[in-house]
Amino acid sequence: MLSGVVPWPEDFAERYRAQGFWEDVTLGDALDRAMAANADRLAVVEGDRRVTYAELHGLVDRLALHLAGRGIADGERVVFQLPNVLEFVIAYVACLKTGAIPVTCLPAHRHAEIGHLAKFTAARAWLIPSEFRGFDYVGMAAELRGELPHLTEVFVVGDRAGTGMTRLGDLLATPLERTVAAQALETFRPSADDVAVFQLSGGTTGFPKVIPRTHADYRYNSLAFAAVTDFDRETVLLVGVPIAHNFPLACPGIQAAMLLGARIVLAPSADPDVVFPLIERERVTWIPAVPATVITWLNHPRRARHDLSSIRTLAVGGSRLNPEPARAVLRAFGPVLTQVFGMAEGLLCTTRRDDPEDVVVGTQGRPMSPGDEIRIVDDEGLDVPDGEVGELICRGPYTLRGYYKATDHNRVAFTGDGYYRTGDLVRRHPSGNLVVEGRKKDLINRGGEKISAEEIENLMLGHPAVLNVAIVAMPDPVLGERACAFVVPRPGATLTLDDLTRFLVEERRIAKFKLPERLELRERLPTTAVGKVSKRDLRDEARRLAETADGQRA
Ligand code: OOB
Repeated sequence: MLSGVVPWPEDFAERYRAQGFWEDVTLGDALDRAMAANADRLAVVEGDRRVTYAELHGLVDRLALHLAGRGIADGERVVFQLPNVLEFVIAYVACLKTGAIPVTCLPAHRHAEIGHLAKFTAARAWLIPSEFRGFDYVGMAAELRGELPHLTEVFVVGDRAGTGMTRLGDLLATPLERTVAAQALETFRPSADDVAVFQLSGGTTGFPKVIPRTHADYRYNSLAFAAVTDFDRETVLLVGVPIAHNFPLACPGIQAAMLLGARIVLAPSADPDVVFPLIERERVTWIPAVPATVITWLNHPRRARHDLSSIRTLAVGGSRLNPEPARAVLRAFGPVLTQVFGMAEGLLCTTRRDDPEDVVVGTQGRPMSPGDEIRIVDDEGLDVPDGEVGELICRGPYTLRGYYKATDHNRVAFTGDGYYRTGDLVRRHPSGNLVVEGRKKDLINRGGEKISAEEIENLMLGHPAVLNVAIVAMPDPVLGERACAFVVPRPGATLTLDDLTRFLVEERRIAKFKLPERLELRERLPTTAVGKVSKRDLRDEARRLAETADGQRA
C-alpha cells in the first residue's frame, strides 16, 4: 500500500470481503476478462471512430506495455487531463493494468491546479491534448514541467507535441515485442487493495484534496451502482460531462460499461446541439447529467426535433435538482428521472425506479449499498430527531477512510470511528430517502463544479488592492450557484471585476470556472458575535443582489 493512504481497518475489510462487496480482483484484470468476453461488441463511439472491445483491448494492451516499459506502473501517478476522447479510455484502462494511478484532473485546470496536484502526488507522467477549446496544453506543459522534478513523461493526444514529449498516437501505432515488454508488466501486479485511482474532492479548504479509490472499492462502486440504476450490458451510455469526474467515470460510468460489455458514446460537451443528435443516432439509453445541463436541455428550442425516446435513465446529480425542473424532466422525457446524490469520496444515494413520483421529484435518493452506514448528526455529533436537518456522516465499503497525505485535515474530516463528515445538511424524508437541504462546507457549487471559497480568497488576498475578502454562493437559475466576492479594498485602491479576473487568470492561473462572477466592494464585512466574517449575512446579501438583478432583467 502506497504511503499516505489510510486503509480500512482490518475488521471492516474482512467484513466487506465476507459480504461479497469486495472481490479479490483488480480493475485491470476484471476489465481484461470483460473485454475478452465481449470482443465483438461495440465498445466506444467517439466522433467518427467506432471501436469494438477486441480493438479497445488491443490498444489498451499495447499502451500498457509501453507504459510498463517506461516505468509508468506500480503505483506511479499519472495526471490525466484529457477531454472526452477515446484515448482517455485507452490510457485509463492501461494504467489500471500496469498499476499506475490516474489522477483525475480536468481539462479546465490550469497551471495552479496541475502544478499543485502534480507536485503533491509526485506524478511521473501527464496526459494532455495538444489543444482543447482554444487552450494550448503543450505550451502549459512546456512551461510547467521544469518545476515538476518527478515528471518524466508528457503524453500528448493530438498531432502537436513539444520537445521531450511523446505523442500517444505514436505509441498506439507501435507494437512492442510482447515477450520483452510483457516482462515489465509481469514484474508488478497490483492487488485489489491497492489504490487504483486518485479522485479529487470538491475541496473545502485550499486546494482539492486527493481521494484514494482502491481496485476493490471502485469496482464495487461501479457494479453496485449499475445494479440499482438499470445499467446493464444493453446500456448505451452517453458521456457529455467531463469524463474524469467520478459520476461519468465510475457511477456506474464508463467503468461499469466496460465491465459489463455495454456501449460508451463520448461527446465533446453536454451542449444540446451536440448531444441531441448523438442520442438520436446512437439510441442512447443512460445519461449522467448535472441539473444545469438538464435545465438547458429542457429549454432548448430544438429538443422536439430530435427523437430522444431511447433514453431510459436520465441520472441527475452533482448539485441540487429542485422539484420544479424535476417535474419538467418527467413531462419532457417520461419516467426516466433518477436523482443521484453522490461524492467522489464514496457514498452514492439514488432514487429507485419504483419510488413514487413525488419521491423521485422531491428527494435525492437513499444509499445504494446495504454496506453503507449513515447518520444525520448535530454540531455535537448526536443523531438529530427523525425528519430534522443535520449533517450527513457516512462510512462503508466504498467510502474513503482518509484523504491522501492529509493527516491534519483527516482529523477534522472524519469522526473517531471512521465516518466521513460530508458537510452536507440533509433531512430524512418520510419515504426514508434523503433530501439535501444545504451544506456546512465553505464551497460554491457552480453547476456541479465545486469551488473552494478559501482557495480563491487566499489567492485574492495576494492582489495589491485587496485588504479583505469573502466569497459566497449567489443563486443562479441555471447553474444553481455562482461565486460572489465581497471585497474590502485597501485605502485609496479600487478594483473592478475585470481587474480581478485578469489577476486570477493571468497571474494566479486558475481554472476559469472558479472565477467570481460578481464583485461587491464594501468598507467592512459583517461579523458574527465571535468576530468572524459572517458568511451567512453575506449569502443573504448575495441572494438579495441576485434577486434585484433578475428583477432588472425581467
Ligand atoms: C458529485 O461528486 P463531487 O465530489 O463533485 O461533489 C460532492 C458534493 C456532495 O457532497 C454535495 O455537496 C454535492 O456535491 N451534491 C449534491 C448532489 N449531488 C452532489 N447536492 C445536492 N443534490 C445532489 N443531488 O457531485 C457526484 C459524484 C458521484 C455521482 C454524482 C455526483
